[in-house]
Amino acid sequence: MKEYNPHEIEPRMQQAWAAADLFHVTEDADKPKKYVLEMFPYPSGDIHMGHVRNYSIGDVVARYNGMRGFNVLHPMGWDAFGLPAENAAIKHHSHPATWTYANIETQKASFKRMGFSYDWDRTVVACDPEYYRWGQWMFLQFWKRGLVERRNSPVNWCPSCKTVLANEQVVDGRCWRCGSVVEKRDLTQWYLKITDYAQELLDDLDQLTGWPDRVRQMQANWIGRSEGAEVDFILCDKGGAVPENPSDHDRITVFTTRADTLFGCSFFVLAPEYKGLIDLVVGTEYEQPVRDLIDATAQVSAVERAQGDREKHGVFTGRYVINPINGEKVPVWVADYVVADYGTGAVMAVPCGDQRDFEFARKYDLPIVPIILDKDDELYNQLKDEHGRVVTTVDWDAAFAAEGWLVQSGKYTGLKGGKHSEGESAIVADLEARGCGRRKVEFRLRDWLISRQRYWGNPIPAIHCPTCGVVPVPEEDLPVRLPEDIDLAAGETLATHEGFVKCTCPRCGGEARRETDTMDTFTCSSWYYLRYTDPHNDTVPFARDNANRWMPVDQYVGGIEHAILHLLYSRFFTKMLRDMGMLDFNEPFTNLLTQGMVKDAHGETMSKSKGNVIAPEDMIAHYGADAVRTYILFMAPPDKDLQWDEEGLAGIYRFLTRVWRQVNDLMGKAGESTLFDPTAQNAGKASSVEQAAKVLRRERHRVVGKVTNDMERNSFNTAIAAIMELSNAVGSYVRVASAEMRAADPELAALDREVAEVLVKLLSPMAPHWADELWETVLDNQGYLYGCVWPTFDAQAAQADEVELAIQINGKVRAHITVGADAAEDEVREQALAAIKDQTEGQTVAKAIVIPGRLVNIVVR
Ligand code: ANZ
Ligand code: ZN
Repeated sequence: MKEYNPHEIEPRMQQAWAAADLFHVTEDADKPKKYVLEMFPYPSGDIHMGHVRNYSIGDVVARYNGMRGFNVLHPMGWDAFGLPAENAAIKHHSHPATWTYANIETQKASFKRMGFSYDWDRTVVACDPEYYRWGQWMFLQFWKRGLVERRNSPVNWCPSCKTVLANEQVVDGRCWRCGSVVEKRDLTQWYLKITDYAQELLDDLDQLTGWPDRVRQMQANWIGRSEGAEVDFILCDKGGAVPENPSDHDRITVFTTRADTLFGCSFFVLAPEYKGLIDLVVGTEYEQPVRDLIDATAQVSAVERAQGDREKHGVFTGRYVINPINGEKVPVWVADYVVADYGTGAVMAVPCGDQRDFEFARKYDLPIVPIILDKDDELYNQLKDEHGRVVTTVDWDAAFAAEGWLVQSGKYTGLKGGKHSEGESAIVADLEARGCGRRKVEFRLRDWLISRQRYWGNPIPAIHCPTCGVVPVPEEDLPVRLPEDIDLAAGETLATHEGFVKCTCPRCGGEARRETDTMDTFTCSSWYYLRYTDPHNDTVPFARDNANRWMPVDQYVGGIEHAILHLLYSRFFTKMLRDMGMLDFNEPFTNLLTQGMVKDAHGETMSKSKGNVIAPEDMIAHYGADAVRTYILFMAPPDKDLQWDEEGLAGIYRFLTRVWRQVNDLMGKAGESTLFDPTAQNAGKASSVEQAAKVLRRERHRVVGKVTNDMERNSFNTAIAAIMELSNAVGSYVRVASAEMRAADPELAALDREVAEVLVKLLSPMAPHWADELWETVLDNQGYLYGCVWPTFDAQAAQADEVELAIQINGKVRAHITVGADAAEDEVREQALAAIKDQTEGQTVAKAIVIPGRLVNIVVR
């Protein structure tokens, strides 16, 4: 017998697979399709254990489905634009492409070394002009359809990456990439109007039943739909008089989810960035304090400002507004806890119901008018019939934010109050009728800011012409190529590269300047999965038929860190492309698996700075790729974190070695290495061989059933555990049955071959080199297991033919019996009663209930 030697088998097998072009996908409309995809990596250097885990999961799903008769699409590519390449180029005085393509080669070699079944012919590299030209083309189509906008607004600026960021890339006020505190700047930038799709992006989350609930919830929260109303307040003039015929100019509108609390509005707040704020105070004693607050707020980082427990700052403007519900005059303040980019940037403050307003009222000594209370509150009983205002302020510890009952609220007194309450509906209906309010839905989601002030990205195809304004680059001029002669280390950027910037206007032919912003790299990853369906098309980004045939992705595998960013943007792109008629489905990813992290033995994340990184190449060099793959799938459910334990990896290596010997033994090829143990009890005895064979036959069917079921639900760890059980049954069998005995009995010989084949097939998705080697050299088959038929099983044969049942007497287990697995109920009852005859002497059996397969319950008196 040849010993198991992954170092010899694996490279040889990988070459053979490549030579046979084994993983090449053919368009085969007769077979059902399965699109298995792992998020494409950023080519940052060599692969780490997180990659190994991500791609091992995808590879097992792909190989398994191929064996289940699907035509599998399993591609790989690189998300190759981005800042690290640029930083490396600056450091090494080279070009980002040099670093990027070198890393791609390294990663690709590692993926091949892992034995992943990718169709390399479909590779997509995002920085390849053949790919990015289609990103530019899509940008132009979106622009035509009004989905692109250039606007000036306060944006997130990362001072260390020297570029703006999308809201999604600001995590707790910090840059998602480098962790620097993000600054606000007013800049003119390019946006994609994702808010046009806010409602659909939210609604369709319901269809995504194959996604983790957590991810769906995160997206829903990010989109942040809020149902409420707009309410118009009339601004009094500087003298405090109510304008007789108020114009639009005299109106300030708020967004509120709690119109029911209008009677409790004791002040009014504008965001410091509120447009037209200075006009309200100009020339008055309030102007300077307001200006000071505006300046002070501008110094505060977005992180700090978003913190709920941060001290609130505000100043009075000297102005008043009229509360439309009761005509009351309410003072207008400016405060930093109100933000400009939500709702209207103005708030009707109700300190009795809103904690932020409450804290502000406390600090600045503004009235807290109780208008909503609990029925068992003493104050409620005192005020329950009050329609007018009796109590104007209370001395509470916190706002009453719950649902309650309205008091001191005019004709609405007595109605239930709260979000979506009857009080809220009644008040909004009346405001609507009077023309000073209307239903409104707000979203937290903001348009996607896609311009980046960096070189290594996809150039935005626009031209600035002094005569014609901003003009799209004509489609026939695509791609706008990145210039190769750029010295980033010397501080050159696209904006300083005259050769790139200088151009002629496609409209008037005059001298013009090219746009120098590049697109957020998340635009590249928003549609790469579509390009894989038609990677070489040079007339369109992908043919509609190809996309419709392969999409949606059946199983997507990737990190939870993309729960919002990449997954939301991809859903958005899919919907825009659908509306352009380029494809006919609504969602790109049917099933999503977010794999857990690989941590070190102490449960810490692996990182270079901590020095606790386990390099995949070292592990492969020691144990081989098959052991690493199988280990990483065995150690934890795929969506849970995994704690690295080299002992466990060594254990899996021993397991593969043991099954290797067992398969050889079953095939009569173990020779000296046979696992037959002549000294074992009952070794060579016909009855014990027969018993072990019976168990083995049953296990063969049971385990195939279990593994199939587990693979269908991506439960690879339990699938591997079940294969171990089958291996145990083989162990018991070959220990007592010598190779000679088994060869001499045709039934046993057939069982041997069948079990050997089953073992090899079941493990082939996880340990493909190991399996293919056994398949060919020990099982004497031609070809490879890739796409071979997955073993079937007989549920009947998987059943134990005898079962042990517990017998309870008055609820306590008193005996056990063994009965045939398909014994009739009467027969079981009879046997049970006979078994407990002695113990129930002198008592009457009132009931004997058989619970098949489990127990017999006997009641005696
Ligand atoms: C009055 C009120 C009374 C409110 C009450 C709440 C409770 P969601 O649910 O997140 O949509 N708000 C509106 N615009 C704001 C802004 N630009 N900056 C800060 N706060 C703003 O929150 C809606 C509520 O947030 C609105 O309803 C408003 O306060 C506040 F007992 O209006 B509410
Ligand atoms: Zn022009």
